[in-house]
Parts: sequence; structure tokens; C-alpha cells
Amino acid sequence: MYKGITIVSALVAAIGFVAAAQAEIITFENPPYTLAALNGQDGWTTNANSTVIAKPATFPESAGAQSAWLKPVDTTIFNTSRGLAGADFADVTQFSMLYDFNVGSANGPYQEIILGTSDGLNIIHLGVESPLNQTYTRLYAFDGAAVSFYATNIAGKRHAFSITATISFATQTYDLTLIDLADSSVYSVTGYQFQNTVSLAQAQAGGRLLFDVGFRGGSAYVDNVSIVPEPSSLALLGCGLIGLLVYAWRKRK
Ligand SMILES: [Ca+2]
Repeated sequence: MYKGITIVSALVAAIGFVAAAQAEIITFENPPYTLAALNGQDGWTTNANSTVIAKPATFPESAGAQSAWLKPVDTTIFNTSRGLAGADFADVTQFSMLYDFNVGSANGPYQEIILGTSDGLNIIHLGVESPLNQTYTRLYAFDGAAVSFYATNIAGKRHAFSITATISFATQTYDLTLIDLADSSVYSVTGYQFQNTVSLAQAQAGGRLLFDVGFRGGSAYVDNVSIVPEPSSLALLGCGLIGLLVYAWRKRK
């Protein structure tokens, strides 16, 4: 009886692990996007500055024929496009998306993607810009008040990136990998600090993926957006336990 209960407990832990590990990716098919499918609680919203459209021919390989198009209404001012609300977070959370941008040629155009909370606390602050009076385009990430550049010249390349970040609330850091889809070059940082101190509780209370797009030129497309809370170490322990039980059961037979 005791062994039976243990096996049931391990099974429950394993099921929990599988549920937590399932990635739900927003592919923006069948516009407008309305399905509450990301961890059962997402809500992609569009406003005057964003909509869901057919994927441009230049868009990188991704699921389906639709993408979210973030567009400027007035290229002389800062526009904010709100994206995914109610994202679920765990101690370790993986965020990924495809990002295809064109910053245009107006003075000082830039765009930013922010993964943060509804309280305005930024976890990841990632951007692309063509600095005023400069001829190059660069990618940057904010780390507190500082700005760090891990690619200083991406001009002349296809401006489409695969972005993956693994966020740790325990250490308040994230690992970030960008793959340039034009030439497969990889930019990565590890152990990068959150821009703001954000506890797991704060993120769970106000999780929101903001496409805070500072349009002063150009436009952007996003696709395959996912935020996946990774399984807890306890659930992993359950999986290890079930493996041991199966081994013991087979040995007895
Ligand atoms: Ca799509």
C-alpha cells in the first residue's frame, strides 16, 4: 500500500513536470489573435500601433503564415505596443521569439523589446537602434543604468533574430542568445543582471511581455513568442524517483 502511494505521488510529480515543460508558442495564426493558450492565461492585445498580418516574404522561417506586425503611427514620437499579458513565470523561465526589424532611416530610430511586469519593472530590456548621425545599427541590452553592447555593427545584414533568454529569479540574472538568421552568427551573454530587481512573486502577479517599441522609423515583425516556466527541481526529483521505482519493479519481476 505504501509503495502504491509512493508510485502515485511520483506519477503526479511526473505529470506536473510534463505540464510545466510543455511549450505553448504564439504563432499569430488566424488574426486577430484571441486564444488564451500560453500557460492558460495569456492575452495578446493589439492597439493602434500593432496588428497581426500576413508574414512578409522576408520573414525568417517560422510557424504558419501570420506574424504580429508592430508599426509606427507617427514616426516622430515614441510609440508603445503592448503585447502579451498574464504570462506565467517560474523560478527558471525560458523566453523565446523571432524578431524581424527594420529601424528605418529617420534620425535616431530605435526599437525595444521589454520582458517585464505590469508594474513597469523591467527584467530584460533589449533594443536595436541606429544612433543619431551614425551609419551603423547596433543591438544593445540594458543592465540597470548601464548599456552593454554585444554587437556593434549589424548594418547590411538581414535584421532578423532568434531570441532566447533563460531567466533566473533566484539569481536575478538571465542568459541571452541571439542568432542572426542572415548568417547564423551568434551573440550571447550569460549571467546578465535584470534591469530591475523583480521577485518571482512580482513577476507572477504582473507578468507581461511588453513590445515597447520606440518607433521613430521602420517597423518590426514578431512570431513564435513563448514564455515557458521550467519544471521545478522538486518535479525533476519526482521524475528521477519514478525512474528508480520502475527499475526496482523490473528487477523484482
Ligand atoms: Ca506565425
